[in-house]
Amino acid sequence: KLEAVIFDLDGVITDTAEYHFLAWKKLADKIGVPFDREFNEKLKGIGRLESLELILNQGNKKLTEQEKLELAKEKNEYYLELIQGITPANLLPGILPLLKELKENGIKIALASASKNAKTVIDKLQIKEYFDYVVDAAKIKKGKPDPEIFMTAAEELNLPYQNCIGIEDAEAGILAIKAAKMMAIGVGKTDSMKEADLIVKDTDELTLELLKQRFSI
Ligand code: B16
Ligand code: MG
Repeated sequence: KLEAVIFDLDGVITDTAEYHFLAWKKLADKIGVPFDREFNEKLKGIGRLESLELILNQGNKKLTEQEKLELAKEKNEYYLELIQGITPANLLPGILPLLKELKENGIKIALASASKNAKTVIDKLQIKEYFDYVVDAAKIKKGKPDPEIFMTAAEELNLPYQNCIGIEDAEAGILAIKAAKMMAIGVGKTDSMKEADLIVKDTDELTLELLKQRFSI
């Protein structure tokens, strides 16, 4: 029985994935490391420091821990600047109606974003009231693809993992949902989400009816 839907934020609820890209791009250009959209795909759902590690490896850059922390901070400053202008108009199509539909039908809603800025973003989108639980990324020890973040959401809601659906736009996220023994819905391109139980091209295809259908199979 479907009892909860656990959402990823970046790329599912709003397109902050683009802002993460722009912020990393600015940093990569500054330190002279090649960085493009294709490489950026690898960073989706991956935490800030881990993402920086991948970028530095690709550019063969060896830095001290202190230098890394400073660069991660700098990237976050660029990112914070970019998200200042977020309004409810930045919600991806179909998300607000879906949140409303879930609420009306007594289905719990949680957020499982790797982003330490997730609370700021949902505040700006004015959707905070819909969430029964928002996982604090700072408290998660192992990032996606580890299932910890999705399992934490279900545990906090007091619901069995099998009664939850996770919605993600990134491969690491889909793997995390499946490892938590939940139903995984992917949004976006099929090739990057092979493990998903169902993939939709766009967020406006996500309805309670569709989620329930998948659940009864
Ligand atoms: P922050 P999600 C993830 O969010 C992003 O996809 C990823 O690109 C980003 O590096 C990560 O959050 C950390 O974000 O730097 O804001 O803490 O997709 O899990 O909602
Ligand atoms: Mg995402």
